[in-house]
Amino acid sequence: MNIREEFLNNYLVHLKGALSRSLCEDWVQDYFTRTGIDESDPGTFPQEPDLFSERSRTIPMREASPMTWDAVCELLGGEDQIEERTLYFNNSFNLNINNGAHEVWKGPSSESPGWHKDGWFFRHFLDSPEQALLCLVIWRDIQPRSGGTFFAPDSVPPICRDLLAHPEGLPHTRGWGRFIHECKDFRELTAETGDVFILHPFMLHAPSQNPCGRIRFMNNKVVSLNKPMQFNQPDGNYTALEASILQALEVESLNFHITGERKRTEDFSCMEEETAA
Ligand SMILES: O=C(O)CCC(=O)C(=O)O
Repeated sequence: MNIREEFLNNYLVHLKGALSRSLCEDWVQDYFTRTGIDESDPGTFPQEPDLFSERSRTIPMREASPMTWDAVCELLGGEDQIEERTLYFNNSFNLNINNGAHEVWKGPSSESPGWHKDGWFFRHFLDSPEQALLCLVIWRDIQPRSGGTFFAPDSVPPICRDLLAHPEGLPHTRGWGRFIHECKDFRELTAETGDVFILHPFMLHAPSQNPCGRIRFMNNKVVSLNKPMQFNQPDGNYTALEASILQALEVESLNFHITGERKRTEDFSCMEEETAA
């Protein structure tokens, strides 16, 4: 199965060994050195159950992971379509230190807390360019019950329907987690060092508990388009992302026009002024 077919079948692509183990281990060890954390001594771990580590390193995606680069370009219609600032990996790790470690383990379900769709920096439309893919970069092995992100592939169609019904746009505070009750396919991410999961940008996901005693090293990288998606191409030549949305809505094409104003923060920071819908 090629990347496009995999994305259309599953609304995600699992790239195995997309980054070299040596690069991942070097960056993780650098985190321990900078912070003085001893991974064999949980007494030295940060007090917060989860946090973002400080960013001190950046590397072009093309250089760090040609496999991810090729997949992202394939799904979005080529390098020219992609916002250049979003084509880098960095070491602002999304750390799950020991979230919910002392509570009874609960696997992914509609009752799991924290289901959401990403994109706190813009107003959301069906064709929004800002969050075109959600890449989860895995810097260390993640075994079951070790903080792997929960995700629900069948959340994509209900989210597409909600966005279609709101051409005026929706705030990032929409509360898309409500659509988890229309889902049946709940998964826990497990992966090996250097894997990359490319998730559909509309996929609901949530943090999980991490009782394993090891810090979970992941980061969540946004990839943006330069221009809004187009669902009414005269030649029917859709990118995999556009095709996935048409597929989720069970239509061949769509005459979609926004009726509200596009808004975003230029630096990807959280939009403050939006109110919940
Ligand atoms: O930490 C996690 O596993 C969840 C991450 C997440 O929800 C996000 O980055 O949007």
